[in-house]
Amino acid sequence: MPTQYTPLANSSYLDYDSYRTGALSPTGTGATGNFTINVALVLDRANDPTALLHSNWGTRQQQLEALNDSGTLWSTYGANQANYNQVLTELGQLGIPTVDQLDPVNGYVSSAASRTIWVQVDHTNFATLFGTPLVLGHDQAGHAVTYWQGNLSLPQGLAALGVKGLWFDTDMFGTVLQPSVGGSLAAPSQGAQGIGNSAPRGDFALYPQDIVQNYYNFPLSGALWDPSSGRAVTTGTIGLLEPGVGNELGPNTPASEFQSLLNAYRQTVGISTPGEVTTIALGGQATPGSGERSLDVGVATAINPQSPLVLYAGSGWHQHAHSDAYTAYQAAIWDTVNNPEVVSSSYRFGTTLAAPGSPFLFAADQLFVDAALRSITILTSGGDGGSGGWTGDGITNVITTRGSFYDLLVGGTSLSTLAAAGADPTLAAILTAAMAGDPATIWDLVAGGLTALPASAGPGSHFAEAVWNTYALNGTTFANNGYFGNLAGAGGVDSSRPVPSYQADFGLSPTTADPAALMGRGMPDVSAASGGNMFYSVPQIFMNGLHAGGGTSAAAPLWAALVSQFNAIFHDQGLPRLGYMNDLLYIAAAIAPASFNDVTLGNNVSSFALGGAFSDADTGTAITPTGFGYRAGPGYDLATGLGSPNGLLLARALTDIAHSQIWFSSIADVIDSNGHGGWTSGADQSLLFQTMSDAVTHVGVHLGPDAFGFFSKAGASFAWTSRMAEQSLQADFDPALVVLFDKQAQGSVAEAHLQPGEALAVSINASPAQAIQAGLSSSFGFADFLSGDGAVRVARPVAVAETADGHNDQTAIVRLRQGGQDDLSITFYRVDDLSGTINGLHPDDAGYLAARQSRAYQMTSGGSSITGPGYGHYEQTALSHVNAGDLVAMQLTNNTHGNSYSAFAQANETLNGQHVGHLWNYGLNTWGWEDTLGGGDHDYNDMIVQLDFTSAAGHGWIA
Ligand SMILES: [Ca+2]
Ligand SMILES: [Ca+2]
Ligand SMILES: [Ca+2]
Repeated sequence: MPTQYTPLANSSYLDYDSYRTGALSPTGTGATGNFTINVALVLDRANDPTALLHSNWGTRQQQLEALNDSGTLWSTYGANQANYNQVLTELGQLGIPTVDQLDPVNGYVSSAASRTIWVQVDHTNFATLFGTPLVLGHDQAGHAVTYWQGNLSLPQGLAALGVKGLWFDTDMFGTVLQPSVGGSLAAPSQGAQGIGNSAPRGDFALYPQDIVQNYYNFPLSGALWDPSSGRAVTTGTIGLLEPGVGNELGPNTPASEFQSLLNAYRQTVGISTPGEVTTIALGGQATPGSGERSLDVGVATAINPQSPLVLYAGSGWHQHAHSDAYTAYQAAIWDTVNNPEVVSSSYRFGTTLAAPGSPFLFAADQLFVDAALRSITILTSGGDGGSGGWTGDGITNVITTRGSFYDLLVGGTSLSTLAAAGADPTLAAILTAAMAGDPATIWDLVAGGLTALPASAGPGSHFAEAVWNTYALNGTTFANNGYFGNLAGAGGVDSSRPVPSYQADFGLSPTTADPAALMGRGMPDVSAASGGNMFYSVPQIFMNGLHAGGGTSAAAPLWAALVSQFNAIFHDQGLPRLGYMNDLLYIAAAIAPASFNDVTLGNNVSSFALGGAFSDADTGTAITPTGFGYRAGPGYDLATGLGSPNGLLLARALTDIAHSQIWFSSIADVIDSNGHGGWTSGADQSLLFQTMSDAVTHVGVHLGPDAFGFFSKAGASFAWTSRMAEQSLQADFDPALVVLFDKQAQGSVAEAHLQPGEALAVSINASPAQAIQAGLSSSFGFADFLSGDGAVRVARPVAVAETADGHNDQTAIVRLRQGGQDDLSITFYRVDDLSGTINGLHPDDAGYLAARQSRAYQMTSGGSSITGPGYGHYEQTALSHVNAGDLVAMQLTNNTHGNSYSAFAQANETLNGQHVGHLWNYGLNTWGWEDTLGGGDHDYNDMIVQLDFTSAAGHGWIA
């Protein structure tokens, strides 16, 4: 009986690698020559893990740990073993050999757990497996193309057994484009296409650890980084994907040579111990040298000298293997010997533009699901081809095959020191304004990570960070190899899949910046220095000497090393390892925005069509720039994601979130969704209603059947934000910046008491305001109601002590930054409920003062109050004997004027018949005080206070 075939939906040649290019299918039916290709047949999972992976991180990691410990993880989420075996049997009947049968030692992963069977097909049996032959034809431009007509099919039995995905380990197939489509000309400006990328190339290159310790505040620095200190933290294994390359240095070079060159590089950058490196290359490795490999290794080993590295060559070159990056991902994810906990790839898949619903995208997506299920954090370089993605189809392109929700995508920036800014004409205007002390300019730079007043800062201090974009136009010619080159951070929207929940919850609706305006997964998630005005001093291609390397290829291993540091800290605090953690990053950005440096400068605009009046300098290829692309801006943007890391602040936020999700899920949120787009109070609680707007606004607050309203004054231009307040709580933040931005009035703050379940709505100027990120922040003490006219933050005036691992008798770190000129002191005390009650006494009752004194926490610095560090300055102390779930309130005393203020407005003085609120919430357990009777200048920064209940845990590395 002839074999019956089941077509695979969306598996045409255009679905393979030409999503959205607008090209027509190739034509022609010529005979191909001889060929041999290895193909992955990817089975469906026995059970769908989506619900598990969409639960919050704490639930997810605990369940995965339990499944793994019981040995049932892969019988649950791998392929059905009987189906898998039957597929092997049927392949045998069809005469299709598996690669394992041809060579039991190969570079592929075939197993029921990985749901993958690698088989080999050639010109004699391609049609036996796929129901249609490969043919030789040509595309619209007349280039020869080996392709298939219509959809691929599979023998009915294989399809019925759940074979759903395909991956070809070959470069025979590729993207098809329309010839000379022209596109609309968007006349680009002459010269640099970006800003902040034009310092002389290579003048600013540093050792990787110096970049991350000086500019990204990585948590492990100094003795915690240096292996010779005896105190260096042991960080986990990092997997680096080096398909086809591994540790190869040339045909006559022994593997020991790689080890000694690695050690020599470590010596050069100041690491006295040898590196630990393993190479997995069962299918061979042939490329004699690789700048990419040397860059990955250099970045990872210099930042995390204690992390063992494993290099994955993937399928290699034996048995017709072609070392597609897909095979290296599989090798790393399924390495149950070395078990890398973090895996970084700077290689793109051979297939970059697979269509939604295609078996190719299915295969790619399920790789990242495997990684998430194995609790591996996978990081991928966002790509270096700007918004066009090297593809001359006129529109914006991102690599769909790497767009998985479970992949952490890393984009590119150009980081400028003060010295680099001086050498970059595109930054001249910003530098001049900053040196002259222009507050607006400096305010934006602080949001980008600046911590010192430029006029008095050293030449190596952080100045600015922009989108990495070194494209430049001279007449009608683009320098280097133009938009085909690796010169700008990729970024944009993968419309082949929906918006991930972590981006939707953040309030994003990423939309392509081309006429199609399609929504999808925004990329990148995060970013880091990739070139322009900052390069990495890393080994050259043969691992000897030094070279100034860059690209998002450097940013990905940088972030991998950071996640590995986070894992070490998580382990030290008794937390599970991070694994898939994209959602935690978006929560951190929502509740502790200073966890990221916000990149607001530059663009990655570099989309183009083939043909036209422009060309690149090297090849002369004619192109037409179409002007589509993405610009950086405040907050998340499609050129740099959430921004570059402030590693220490991000570590604190992530550990806090993790302990909260695992140990304190039963603590009532500030507000809960009512299921119909509205909100209810999560508890019996007092709440602050603080208005943030640059204009006078009327705020309406609707509580159950009641309502109240108030007019809020306009906030000043540099009224402190959560980001600014949190940044000021870094010990090295320049007091001059605190003074420069002091006395900037906030809008008005009101206070109200709510019952649990009571409806809550907020309007601004009579328009309903939406609590867009409330799902992320409401477990952490606040929720912002936003409208076009401003925002109202609803926040608790007390902290819930969500201690590490839910332990009692803990130490809580207190961080203080004083933005007031008077002599101030502060005390912390325990209350019985979220309205500040103590033994039935309310904050405005007689006798409360004495009750409060009896509940005061002892400071580790002595006594029950702490005196402020003085105007502009920073101080850190701690509370002792804090128990899990303690409700911590505070009071401020102005010793200069002899006044005390309560966190609860009803206990404070009145002005025009209203009690004066003296407290302002600045995000995760962070508040600011107004120190003057009647509200003074309303700047609420006279004492910035942060309570940190988790960072003293373990060795206290991030305290
Ligand atoms: Ca931004
Ligand atoms: Ca003040
Ligand atoms: Ca002040």
